[in-house]
Amino acid sequence: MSTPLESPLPPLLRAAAGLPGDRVPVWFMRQAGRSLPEYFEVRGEGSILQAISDAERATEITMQPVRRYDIDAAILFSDIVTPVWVSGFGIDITPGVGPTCDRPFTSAADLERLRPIDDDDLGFQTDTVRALVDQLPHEVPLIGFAGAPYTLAAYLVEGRPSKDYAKVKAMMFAEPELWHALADRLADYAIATLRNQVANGARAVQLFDSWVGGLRPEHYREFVQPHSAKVLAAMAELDVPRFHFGINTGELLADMADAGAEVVGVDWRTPLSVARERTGGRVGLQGNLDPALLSAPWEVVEPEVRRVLDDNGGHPGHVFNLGHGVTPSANPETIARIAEYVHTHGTAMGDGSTGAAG
Ligand code: 1CP
Repeated sequence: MSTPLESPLPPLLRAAAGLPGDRVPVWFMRQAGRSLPEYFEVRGEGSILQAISDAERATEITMQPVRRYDIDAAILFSDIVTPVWVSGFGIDITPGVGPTCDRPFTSAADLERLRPIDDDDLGFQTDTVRALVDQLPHEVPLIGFAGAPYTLAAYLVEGRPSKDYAKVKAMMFAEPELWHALADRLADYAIATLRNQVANGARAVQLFDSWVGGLRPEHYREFVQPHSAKVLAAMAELDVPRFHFGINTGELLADMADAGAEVVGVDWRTPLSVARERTGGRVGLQGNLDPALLSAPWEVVEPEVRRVLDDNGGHPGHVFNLGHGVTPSANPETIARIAEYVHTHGTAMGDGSTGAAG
């Protein structure tokens, strides 16, 4: 990586700091992986955790979208369950299903299965991050990430992907002490993971709380926000921008902003102008194209990309992204065109205009 002292801040880091720049940064959640034919050449059989824990393969998979698209960030190829996996709790990612536990978390006795983790448990991640930082150009920062306590707990308590999160919510309401003990351990997992990533060269972090949108704001504030805030506060001293994301979080955006991130992710349901009002302009926003559009014809996609940019109204604190991850059926050529369009037509001059910026 070339890092001349006087080189300008990369567009992603400028936008995260709310600074105007000559290009709206763009990256795509889940930009690596199942939408790319080159991914299947290296993925291998079995659990995705095998590929994640093989530094050479994880590095290659992370780099694939960076080579293919003109994007402003790389995101470490890993999964939110990686720290739970290395702890030996007993979680795997079952192909075609997602995270599964043979013995889900049900009682205080299970806390003992969640031993603290440290850098020694994350050797493959250290190697992957270092290899990536060596390869990535200065303008393309590596984003590290972790799962937020609520979304991780959902997998541990439900034992598999869920539609209603009934078990994890029941634990939260009926056994608040147990819930807080679990969430606190998972916050420590996120902190250990993110510290390892940043210590080795990640230049931004994203805390994924994908499923938190199923909670009422009052419950979010009581049961979830303190734990996510603990993770984000632990990152404050590391001097990297913190992104915080969930889906279906229109009602939670202000509370998520209060958890302590510089940038809050917005899914496709809430226009960026509304999200900015709800967060009082105190955070940057990331989003928020509907990922379903990635398999639609360009004539349909273009006005929607335009609309996202117009909704943002030229505000400098905008990182263009999807409202959730790239779907397996996405057309990579559409992704490439979106990145190009955002760079050509987006403006982050801070003057509220929406004309082409170059
Ligand atoms: O850019 C990238 O592709 C990075 C890779 C990445 C990320 C950011 C993977 C690899 N997982 C994640 C994060 C992740 N994992 C989240 C947060 C982001 C989001 O909301 O999409 C969540 C909720 C998970 C849990 C998970 N892992 C699921 C979802 C299941 C559910 O509840 O519906 C699934 C299907 C996985 C498996 C997985 N992780 C990653 C990949 C490429 C896959 C697909 C399976 C495979 O190829 O075997």
